[in-house]
Amino acid sequence: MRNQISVPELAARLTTAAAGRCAIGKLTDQFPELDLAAAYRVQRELRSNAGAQAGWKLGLTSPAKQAQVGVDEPIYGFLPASGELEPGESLDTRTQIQPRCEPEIAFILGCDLVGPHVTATEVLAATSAVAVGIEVLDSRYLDYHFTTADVVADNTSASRYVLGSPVVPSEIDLRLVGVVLEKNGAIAATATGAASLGDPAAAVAWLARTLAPEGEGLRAGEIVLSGGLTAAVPVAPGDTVTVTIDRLGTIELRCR
Ligand code: 0L1
Ligand code: MG
Repeated sequence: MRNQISVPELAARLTTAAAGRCAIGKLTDQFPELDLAAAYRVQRELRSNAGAQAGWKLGLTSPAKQAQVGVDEPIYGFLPASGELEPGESLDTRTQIQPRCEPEIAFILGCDLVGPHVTATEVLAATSAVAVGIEVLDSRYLDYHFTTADVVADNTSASRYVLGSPVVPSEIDLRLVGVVLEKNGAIAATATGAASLGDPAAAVAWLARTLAPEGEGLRAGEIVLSGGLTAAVPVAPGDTVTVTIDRLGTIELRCR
């Protein structure tokens, strides 16, 4: 007999896993009928329970990320305001299940971006600043084993994030900036901005267009993480992760 999907119940399972720091098996094992549309409804339920929203995030926009988790299409999630770490604040890994860190280019929007035809050029015009970022992922599924629908329901593994100083993006070609991810002083991975859908601004445009049929869009003041540029590295107490992006700067995250 097939199990009926209850969006609130699936959202509650993920919330309980996060609160108890106890990973669960992927939802599609028990609910194979969980498709992408239903998964975004579960994510929306999480969003409605999450308090203030700081912005949005792209997921799985780079070949390195897609290969790491075996999912090959871009997805999106939301950033709760409570997920932001202050620069210099350490990550308390006791609040996490299986944290991983990845480099991001963050967009800080100065104007709304709404509609089905938003372009990368419009994204850049609406962006007041960009910043180097580290996203902390923490899948609520055992060993990061999931399908696209599972990871969408789980808000694309979102957990915490930290941003460097804002930089005005004029005259920076974000496709060409070099990205270096270090863990404990050793280079873990390198990339360029183009790793995210060919252009991080195009990735943000994809998000705006994808939200449009839902009657949603990107709003002035929101932060958008434009997609992990390399595979993410696992972290444990004592680790330090450093991300440097050419022309945007460096940000460091210590784990305790
Ligand atoms: O931000 C991301 O690219 C994460 C998407 C979900 C896959 C993962 O947990 O790495
Ligand atoms: Mg990410």
